[in-house]
Amino acid sequence: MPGLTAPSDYAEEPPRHPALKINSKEPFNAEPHRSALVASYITPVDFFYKRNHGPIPKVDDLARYSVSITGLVNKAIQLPMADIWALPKYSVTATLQCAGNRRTAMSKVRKVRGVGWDISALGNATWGGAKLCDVLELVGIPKLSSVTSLGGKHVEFVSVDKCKEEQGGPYTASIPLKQAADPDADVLLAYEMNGELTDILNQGFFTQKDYKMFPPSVDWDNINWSTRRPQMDFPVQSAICTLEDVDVIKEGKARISGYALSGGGRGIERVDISVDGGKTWVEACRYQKNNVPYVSDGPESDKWAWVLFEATLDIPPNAEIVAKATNAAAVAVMNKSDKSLKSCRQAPDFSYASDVTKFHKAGELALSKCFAISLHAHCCCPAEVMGKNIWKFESDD
Ligand SMILES: Nc1nc2c(c(=O)[nH]1)N[C@H]1C(S)=C(S)[C@@H](COP(=O)(O)O)O[C@H]1N2
Ligand SMILES: [Mo]
Repeated sequence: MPGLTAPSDYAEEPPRHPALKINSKEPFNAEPHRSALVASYITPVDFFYKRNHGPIPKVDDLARYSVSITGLVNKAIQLPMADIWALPKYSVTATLQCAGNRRTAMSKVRKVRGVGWDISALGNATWGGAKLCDVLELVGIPKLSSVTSLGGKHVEFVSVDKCKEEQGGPYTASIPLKQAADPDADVLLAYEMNGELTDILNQGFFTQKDYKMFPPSVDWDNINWSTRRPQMDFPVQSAICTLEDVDVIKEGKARISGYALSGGGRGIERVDISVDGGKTWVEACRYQKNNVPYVSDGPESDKWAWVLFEATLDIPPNAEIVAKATNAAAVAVMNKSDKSLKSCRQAPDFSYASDVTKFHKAGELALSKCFAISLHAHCCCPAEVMGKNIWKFESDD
């Protein structure tokens, strides 16, 4: 790729914020502390998790840089930055999450491969760029296409970095053309992150041997990758960020805050907090932008972004603090009793996940979906794992 080079070693890595928790040095993988995550709705670039598979590519000369668009298209082109800048610019606030988010907790239940992550392998940024559907039109692919005239059904993004997993080849990821060519899917060829120029040029992940979910009977010895479709989205989940996994504090008031994510562009309908392990619940307040009340699926809300939540509650002796997020699709079946939760389990599209250990049985189906995205291809964990994000508060006496 002209103007962009891929170093073979880590001598020229960019500076990173010292507060990041490093999970692997080379390649550099790091996440912010969970409390830093909820300090702002928009995650500052410095605090955005860093996830790499090799040394960071270097932009030597943006003026010479161009994206080549080839494959099953009638007219392959080289698209210089100037032409990308000339397309209409869109801003989309979206939360990106690594498929490995929360993997450390999973590994406690059953060992999974890959870099370990706490709950902060995600961040929310405002991405600026051209819509991918506008770019695709330049190579003769009309909007809303799901197949090109030559039979192409996916858009693959190919970088230049040298990745171990690819035997020194570049990182690649792809998404279905149907999504890429849909203006409402808001897929960007992004060149700005929070108003700063970035070299991140793709959104969306897909590989043949990663990001897939398998039932518990599948192991590394009998895995057949081609039988599954890759995970392209995530189900509803929540995490409390103002507390560590097991905190012991005094009784009294405590502020409980965290993030909830719905997936699929849906809103978060409710976040409930329990201080007694799920017996009783109090609704937390939800928010995104300052001075704009958050309305699930409302026109003012950022549909691809996380929703932060907050509640200040009285902490009783031996409290067990639990957060539960409900998205718009599941709202009717969220109410408490084990019985109703069990019946939700039968619903194929039931999408529910929470930090509730108690409910893991009821939420099993959807919870396993969560693990799948977090497992980087290998879902063999019991549902309890998601229940890791639970806090026990004990009194002093
Ligand atoms: N070129 C390239 N793109 C990549 C990757 C990579 O290693 N190289 N990692 C992917 C993964 S696994 C994630 S989670 C995100 C991480 O982006 P971030 O480091 O900006 O958070 O980028 C994706 N795109
Ligand atoms: Mo990732």
